[in-house]
Amino acid sequence: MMKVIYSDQHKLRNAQFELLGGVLVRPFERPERIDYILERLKERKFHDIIPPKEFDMTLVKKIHKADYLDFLENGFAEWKAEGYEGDMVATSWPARRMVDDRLPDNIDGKVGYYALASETMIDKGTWQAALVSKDVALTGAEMIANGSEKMVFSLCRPPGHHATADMFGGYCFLNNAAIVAQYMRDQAAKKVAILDIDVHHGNGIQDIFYERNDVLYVSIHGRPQDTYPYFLGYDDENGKGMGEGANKNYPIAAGGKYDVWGQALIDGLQTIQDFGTEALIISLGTDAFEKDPIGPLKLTSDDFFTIGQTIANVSLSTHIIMEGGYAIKEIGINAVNFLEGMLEKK
Ligand code: Q9C
Ligand code: ZN
Repeated sequence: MMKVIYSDQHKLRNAQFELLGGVLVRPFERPERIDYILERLKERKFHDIIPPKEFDMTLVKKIHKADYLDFLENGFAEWKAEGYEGDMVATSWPARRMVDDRLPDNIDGKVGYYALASETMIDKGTWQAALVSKDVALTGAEMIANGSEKMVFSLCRPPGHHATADMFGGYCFLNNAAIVAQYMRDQAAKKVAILDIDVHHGNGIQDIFYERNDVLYVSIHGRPQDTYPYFLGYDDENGKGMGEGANKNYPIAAGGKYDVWGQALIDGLQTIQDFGTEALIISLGTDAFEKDPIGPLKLTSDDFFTIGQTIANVSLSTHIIMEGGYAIKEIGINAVNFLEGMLEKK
């Protein structure tokens, strides 16, 4: 049975609000998501659930900028010292034709410098939870790198794929998949591929590896015309310089079902094989599900099993990392269907 890495320290992130449609709502990305996944894992006999080891910051510093990490660690205290009552949130940005490379001294300015969107608020426990989420990811990576496991599931929370080298947003702070890809490059594999099936484009992963040819990024997502993060994820973004050809996007129009989605998967897996991939990382979001409250695509719970099976057929060592998914009642079924598909080739 596949090993699962998990820590209940994810609960330390518990922001009060998310800004949606002009209203402050209970965050979609909430601790209970993980309870539903754990419940389903136990029901389906995934009993090998182990805690993470602690990793130092070496790998994190290869992916994220030092000043950004300093902001994540200390920004919330600065925000409180400024006298603000609620969680830390951005309200102003270096928008078009403004200066975007000078960090203000004021914390309200700083948060705008480091945020890529305003839906995501930072609370007291966010930094600690993000650090543990990175440990959950790296603990899984170590098992794959040293050959003791061929497939593992890192039950990460908070998610990571929107976080860039120096920006948070989309519920993400540290880019777990990118950190793991770097770890695999350093320890075990010349060519690493990340296949991102979260319904949102993983702008952070794309941006981090855009000019590199050792990490391939393949993403299937709601097209930017319809879907967050809106400003990246078009099909003509193929990588730059050395990285030309090592980025592949499959944007799908709102309402898309498995007939189109599955074609993108077949093509994406071919790209992954042609790349000479030695280690595969899956950014597993289940928010392409038909009942997801913020995702525009229409996959069924059964489709998640089929997706797992289809990926398993390429027979690569595979590290599955949890990203998004907000249809909370079905998140466990969808995530575990995917894992069960991975264990059962066609
Ligand atoms: N009307 C992840 O799935 N807001 N992040 C969307 C839709 C932000 C998603 C608003 C969505 C972030 C990891
Ligand atoms: Zn998502």
